[in-house]
Amino acid sequence: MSTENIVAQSRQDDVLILTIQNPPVNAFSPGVPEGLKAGLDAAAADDTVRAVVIIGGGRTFVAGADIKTFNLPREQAPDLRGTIEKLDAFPKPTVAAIHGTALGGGLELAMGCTYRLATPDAQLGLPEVKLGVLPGAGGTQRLPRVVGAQKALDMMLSGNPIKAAEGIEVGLIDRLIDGDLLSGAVAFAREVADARPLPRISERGVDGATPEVFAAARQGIKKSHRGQLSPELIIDLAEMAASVPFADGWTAEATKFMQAKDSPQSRALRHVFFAEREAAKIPGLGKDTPTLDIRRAGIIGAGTMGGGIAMNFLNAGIPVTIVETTQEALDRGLGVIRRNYENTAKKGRMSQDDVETRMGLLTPSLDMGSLADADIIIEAVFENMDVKKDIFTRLDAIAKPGAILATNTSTLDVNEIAAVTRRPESVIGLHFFSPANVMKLLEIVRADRTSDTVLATSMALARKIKKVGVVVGVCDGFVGNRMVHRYGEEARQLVEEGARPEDVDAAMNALGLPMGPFQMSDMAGLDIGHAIRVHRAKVSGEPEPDGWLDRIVKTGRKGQKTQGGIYDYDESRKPRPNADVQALIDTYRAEKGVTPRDISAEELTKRLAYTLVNEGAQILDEGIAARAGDIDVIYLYGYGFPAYRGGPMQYADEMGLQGVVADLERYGQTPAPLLKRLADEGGSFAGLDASRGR
Ligand code: 3H9
Repeated sequence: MSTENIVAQSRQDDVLILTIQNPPVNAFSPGVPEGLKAGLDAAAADDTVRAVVIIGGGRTFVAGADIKTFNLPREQAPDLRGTIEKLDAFPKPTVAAIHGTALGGGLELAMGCTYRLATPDAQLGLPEVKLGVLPGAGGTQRLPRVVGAQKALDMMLSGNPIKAAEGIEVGLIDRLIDGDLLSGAVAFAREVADARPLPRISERGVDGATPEVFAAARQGIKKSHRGQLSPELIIDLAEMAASVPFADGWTAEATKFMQAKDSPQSRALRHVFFAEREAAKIPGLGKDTPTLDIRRAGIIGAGTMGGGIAMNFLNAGIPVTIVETTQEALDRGLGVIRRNYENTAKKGRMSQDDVETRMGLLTPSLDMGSLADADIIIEAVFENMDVKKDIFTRLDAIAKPGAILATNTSTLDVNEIAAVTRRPESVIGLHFFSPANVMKLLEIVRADRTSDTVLATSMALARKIKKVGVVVGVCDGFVGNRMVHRYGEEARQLVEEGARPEDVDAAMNALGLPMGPFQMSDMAGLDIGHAIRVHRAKVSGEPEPDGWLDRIVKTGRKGQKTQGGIYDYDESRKPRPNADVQALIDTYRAEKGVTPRDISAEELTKRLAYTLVNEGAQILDEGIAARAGDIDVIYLYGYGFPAYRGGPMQYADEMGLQGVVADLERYGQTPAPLLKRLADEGGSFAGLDASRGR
């Protein structure tokens, strides 16, 4: 679209209408400010225009500044602030007519107008904090003046939108328009056409701006936004809104916005915004790929995994038949699901009726034959190839034609499983993460012969059950667990060389991960990792593993479930180092002839994080992940990597790939060929994704 058409001018007698037409979300891209300013100039010059209505064309009002322009030099960035300044000084009433979402710069634009109207389903918010920035076009100065200090802080620090009805309550919206928005807005504009003086938000004061409110907000972000820059800046600016003239707050806001925008945290969060949306697109799979209707699901296995998976479907209103081999296992599984729901109800996050509705959608069964009418069947039994092959052979005979046959394996070869059926095109891996009713990540494992329809349906299903689906290829551990396996090895190696487990974990906590590698293994159960190592050793004909961690497992310390593993735990599950464990590690080192050395926090962090990056690069090179961004999304949603670091691959980009390679070599690791090549070329993972059009 040419820039002249981005803001269309039209007249209804004495009202000039400016319609922003910048699909899909009317972001404030180049052309929008020029169009709005030209419209305002036209309205100012024409005595027959008594008021101006600003409205969004298409599905929404303005969803904010155009995030894609954040990397442009300042002079080239669309002039949102200048547009709002012009609105604030405009001599005639201006009316923002909001439908869909008025977010970020969109709400700031609306607050620059004299009045705001909204459809009942509209949403209003300042989500900038989620991008590591702050409302930079007057939002920090105007929102507190409209809704008071507390509410403004809540909205700006959470980034969550409010509904139009609440907008009315807090004074952000002047009137709800139930019928046609444009006619309602034009009628309203005529009502207020002669109102003078014009009510300007910039001339108001801030309600409820007590020192306690700001102190509490500062205290709150220590927990909710640990280590992040933009929330602090937001609070500083909200406090300025209450204490200095508008013009000073407005100027300070521009400086702090640039400071936040140019920070690594904001670059990382913006990367996440786009990576999440890219992950939903599968290279080579058209938007019009047909999908299947999933009306009924079957799940095999009512253990922790099967039960958690079932809950996702029940929550989305999809009936589930769950199959077990014994009545006892079935009763136990159903009991756990019910208890989970009842606990949620006790916390007031669900009604007892909701609990019963969901349980009512669940059919327990001891007969695999009862899955004959399921549109998707997910196998969630323990990791054993023979057992899985047997199940898939039976499913092949039972399932209706076209039904999706999915395995929740976290390591096994999905091609091998598919090969036992006569319909490998219907077989796919759906790797849920534990607890499956909570964790957002779903690795969607595309086997060699998985059909496009099955793949597209699985992506659509992920959205429906509120998961973040990422397509991966077949290999041992797929993306997430393959990387975490190497990371665990490196963590154990660091302890062998001299680090204490608590120092290793602290290094990752400092990077923003809620759990370091050892805290994570204690939670998952040390026996699980040990069993995997034993299995691998057996398969490759190596001797039984006897590392320090294997020895801990053999003392009976298996992690949180036995009250102790690498650490001891109290009732609040706080880890504390254990002297026996330390002694065991000392003995182990002595046996190996290792003289422990002090390892700096920097070395710990780099060796652990770069191990992830190095394996990630190899995974990318093998085509197991389509994009570096996909790997990042997996790490954010499956492993608690902090979004403000953007995921391991973005973190590596931020650190500079040449430095990453040099460090890996310094620490005795061999950089993956792709990583080395990118570093040599002065490239980045983001650049690689972009060059592949992904
Ligand atoms: C800001 O305003 C700063 C100011 O305070 C100060 C400035 C000086 N820019 O999410 P969807 C694209 S910061 C560019 O799939 P939905 C998106 O990438 C901004 N592009 O749709 C996608 O592209 P594609 C504050 C954007 O219906 C397509 O639009 N605002 C932007 O599920 C559809 O998006 C925000 O943070 C943008 N601002 O959800 C709002 N927004 O099709 C961010 C979207 O190529 N946006 N795109 O993949 C959202 O939260 C959601 O997109 C929204 C729609 C709720 C609007």
